[in-house]
Amino acid sequence: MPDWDLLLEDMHLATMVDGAGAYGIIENGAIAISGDDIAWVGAAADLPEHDITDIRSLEGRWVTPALIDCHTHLVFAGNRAAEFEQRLQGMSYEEIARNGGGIMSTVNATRAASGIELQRETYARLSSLKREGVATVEIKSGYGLNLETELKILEVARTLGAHTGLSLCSTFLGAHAVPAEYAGRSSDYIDLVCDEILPAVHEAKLVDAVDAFCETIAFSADEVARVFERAQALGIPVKLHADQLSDGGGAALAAAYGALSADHLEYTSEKGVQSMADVGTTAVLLPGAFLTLGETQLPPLQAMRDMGIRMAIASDCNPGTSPICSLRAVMSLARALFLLTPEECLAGVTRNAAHALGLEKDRGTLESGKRADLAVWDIGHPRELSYWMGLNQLTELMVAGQPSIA
Ligand code: DI6
Ligand code: FE
Repeated sequence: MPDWDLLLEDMHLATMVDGAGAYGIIENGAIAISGDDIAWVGAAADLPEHDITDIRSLEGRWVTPALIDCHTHLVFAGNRAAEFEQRLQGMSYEEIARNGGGIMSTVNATRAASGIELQRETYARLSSLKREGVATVEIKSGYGLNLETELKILEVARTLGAHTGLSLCSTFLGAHAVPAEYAGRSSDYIDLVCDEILPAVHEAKLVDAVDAFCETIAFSADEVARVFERAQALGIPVKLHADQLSDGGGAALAAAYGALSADHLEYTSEKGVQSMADVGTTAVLLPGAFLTLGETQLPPLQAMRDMGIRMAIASDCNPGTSPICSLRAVMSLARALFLLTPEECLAGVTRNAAHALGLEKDRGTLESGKRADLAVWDIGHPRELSYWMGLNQLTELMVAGQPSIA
């Protein structure tokens, strides 16, 4: 007899297994859980003989892999709502930045906040993601830009993981912006990132990946390459904010370092897409930033499909360009703005998001041996998940086989 702890029955499954037909659907399915993991999944009619007594009916609901938000800047203090008003009154992003606004205003607020204050503000955002079925969240640093505050941000991410029962992946984004004290000396700041901050946050075991912002208003390809060299010497995987506002060759640069993902990609060329395809770098699409910035240039979606690139979708939650704490809303935006199919939208926050974090062996689909991270929905079909906005049909979230408060 199999050694199972719990058997879930009376439900339909969108397993999201690649190549298993639309959504990997199994109607009238069952899932057996053993410890943290899925021990068996399939059609109820095919269940092997068992003597388990802990059986629960899910009353005809749908089960999907728990959602994964694979690109966020969730830990920051304050907000920039006042800047949004100024922008509507005609002030440009540059003028706002010159008056002490923009990324530096969030950096100043984050430097001034205590760890506890940061925790409290971030917890509210994390809870809203969790209420919608998100079990894994990637969190980037990058609003500290000095050792003390980058450490504080990454520690808050680790602590909140322990408090919320969610899986939080920490990404070091020291190369997010040039801090005011290094104005005009971006190369010196990159030295600080490579020689002091990155080694220290790595030593403190606070880093799962390293990211950088490659853009004319941020760091050059050469500067990013220096950060990536250092990350690789330390054995840390890399990812990149690439080609968001202009084609800076970011996709090819990310691919050259075997990056887990290249993110944004609005201005990426077909050649850039090809270089990602060659090494299997995942594309992370961020329609919330596209919407907030009023972008019109779409990422090269058809080239990505044609070349077999995995497309993930994420919230990019941040106070400047994507003040959005709803992955469900972002799925709908991907459908409405990027014309992704509802199936691509769901794959983008499950299977492909797991790839973007290098976690595909452990989660992202409903398969035996993967972690039992399940979202249970009161819906008639999984296509509804990128159809409704603001209607939360989640009835239950399970993380590593344990119920999590929805
Ligand atoms: N790309 C963005 O759009 C944000 N960061 C990044 O690398 C902007 C962050 C902010 O304005 O606070
Ligand atoms: Fe971002």
